[in-house]
Amino acid sequence: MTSTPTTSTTGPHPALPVHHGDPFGHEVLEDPAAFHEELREAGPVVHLSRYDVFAMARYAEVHAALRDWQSFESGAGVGLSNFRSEPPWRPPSLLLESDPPRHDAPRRVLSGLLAPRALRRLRERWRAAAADLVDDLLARGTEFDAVPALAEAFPLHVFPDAVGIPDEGRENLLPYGEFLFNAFGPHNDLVEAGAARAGDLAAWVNAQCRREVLADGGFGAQIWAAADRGEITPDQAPLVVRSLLSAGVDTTVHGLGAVLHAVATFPEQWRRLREQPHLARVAFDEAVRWASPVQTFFRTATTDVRVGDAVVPAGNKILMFLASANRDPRRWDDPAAFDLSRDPSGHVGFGFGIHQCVGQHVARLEAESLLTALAERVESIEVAGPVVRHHNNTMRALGSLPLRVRPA
Ligand code: OVV
Repeated sequence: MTSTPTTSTTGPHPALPVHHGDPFGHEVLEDPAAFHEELREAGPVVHLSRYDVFAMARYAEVHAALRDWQSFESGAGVGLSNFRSEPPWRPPSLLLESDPPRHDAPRRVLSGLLAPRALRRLRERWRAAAADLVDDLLARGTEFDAVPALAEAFPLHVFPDAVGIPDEGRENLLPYGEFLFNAFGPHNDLVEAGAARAGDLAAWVNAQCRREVLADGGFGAQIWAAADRGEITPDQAPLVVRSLLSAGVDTTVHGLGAVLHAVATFPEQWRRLREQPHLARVAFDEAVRWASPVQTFFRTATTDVRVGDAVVPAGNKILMFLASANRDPRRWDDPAAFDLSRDPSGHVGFGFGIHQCVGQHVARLEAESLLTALAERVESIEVAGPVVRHHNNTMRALGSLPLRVRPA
């Protein structure tokens, strides 16, 4: 167990509670619930002595800080590393790791491309792709590992095509995301294990962002078309494409893994979803709240920021526990329950404010397509073996989800 929080009156930040645990240690990554509760109970802002950073884990403070981009900047990086004092491992993202005004033009371009109305042309195709995937899977049997068979297979089938990258090398997408999301944490064993491949993976991803390799009509080509119209500059275009390839694959894989895990663990909710298939989107958002595929991101204080009775001094990193906020009993009734009768729409699993996930409608469309195909074909779903976690410094992920289904 992690050490219990202690209140310090003599440390560098008098009046602030201190936690000595490691949010990126394997014990917490395996099951972060107890650690999150300790942080929430310790106070609205807690000092994490291990990394000399601050933390917020209650819904109200996380939500308020995510809104306040003026006090809590992203341009110094949203990982532990501070870009003002350490060189970033890759050129910073124009969306994630930037602030207004630089952030705004790239954001506007992507918001337009990924808006619900812009995705309507994908809906029929993605529904058909999900139906084929589930039909093929059920034809092979009723027991399978849902991580490779569904959670990975579906996004990898539809999303790279939608961006317009070639087939060759797509096996690099998940390992690239895996390293990128580990790299937001400390330089621990998880980062160390991926470091040898990181350069090659990044080079491959960067090569897919060039105009010549992107298929007509895809999101990538549309980003370059926005550059032709002067909405972003030509040197920004490849980095905006890179954001799609960075943030659009692993996140949806783990989001789909979460919703499959949830419906297999709460069978009455699966029954409900089958009776009311329009609940597919609610089910996905509730799973994003319940599991928080993206667990944490940092911000950096731009000035001495007062939070309650405490002050976060300028230049310091603050770790925002999205996952903990999404299960804060101050905000949610019975937060550990996956429940389709609640309104999960205030969750911060996609973040909040100006950086809130620009791809969330893409993720919802993928989830809706897959859940609908399953609901039409599968009467019941149960966990059929050990559920194995996959540890990542930022993402809550499954390594294996053995399921047994009864076809309808
Ligand atoms: C939300 C997110 C995660 C990872 C990478 C990026 C964004 C990006 O913009 O590169």
